[in-house]
Amino acid sequence: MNQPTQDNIYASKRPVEDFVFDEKVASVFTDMINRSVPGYATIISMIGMLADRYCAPNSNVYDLGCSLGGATLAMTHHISHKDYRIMAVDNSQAMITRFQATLATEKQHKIDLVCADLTDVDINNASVVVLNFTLQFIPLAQRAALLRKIHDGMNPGGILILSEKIRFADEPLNELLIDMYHRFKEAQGYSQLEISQKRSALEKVLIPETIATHKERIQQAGFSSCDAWFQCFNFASLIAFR
Ligand code: GEK
Repeated sequence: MNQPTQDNIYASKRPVEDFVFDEKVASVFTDMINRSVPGYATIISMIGMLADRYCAPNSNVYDLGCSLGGATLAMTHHISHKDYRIMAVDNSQAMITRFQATLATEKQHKIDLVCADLTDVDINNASVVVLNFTLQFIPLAQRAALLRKIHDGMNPGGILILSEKIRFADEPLNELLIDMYHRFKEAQGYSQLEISQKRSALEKVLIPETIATHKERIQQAGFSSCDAWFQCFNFASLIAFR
């Protein structure tokens, strides 16, 4: 298998600009996310396993903020029946174009790729909805309405998988886990300069919340129960039942 192109976007000093999912990011995204999210490969693989269990025949699966399709492809590889469609949505044309190229080689016919803002996408007849590190990029004021829309478009018995960078209400604990996360990035080969420049670029763009806030919003959207099934430092994944 080809090695993904290495992410060195923040390796040399550059002016601080807000992070965007442009062609430059899309071209190194596989390497970037694997070296930046502790447990990413595990989460992707488990999303596939969860989808196999919950994807009902004749239903839709949504991967909202699909990037290059990591979660979408894990789901299509794991779901054992053939009677479903996946809507993979991202508003970055660069991501969608690259994902499209992957699909051409995969000969996958179950996946509809949509370049759109996920807040504008209709959700219906859904048995599995995935927000894998995407909600964190949606403005805070729009998050409750988005979760309500997702809930309302899901069938009873369906699941939402929500993975997020999180923060902690207890400040010393928050600082510790951010520090441990930065050590994780160093161990992945990122320099101090790369870590600090990326952190500044994400500051206004990626807004983390506590697990308690996520659970409360999910419950207010109407989901019957919700809890974390994965956590490593300041990254977590939650499952919620419709
Ligand atoms: C994975 N889920 O590999 N509408 C649509 N897409 C959006 C929006 C929006 N409003 N805002 C951001 N995105 C993927 C990883 S990455 C996570 C998700 C990260 C998209 C954005 O273009 C990017 O592709 C993705 O959400 C977030 O499992 O980079 O930390």
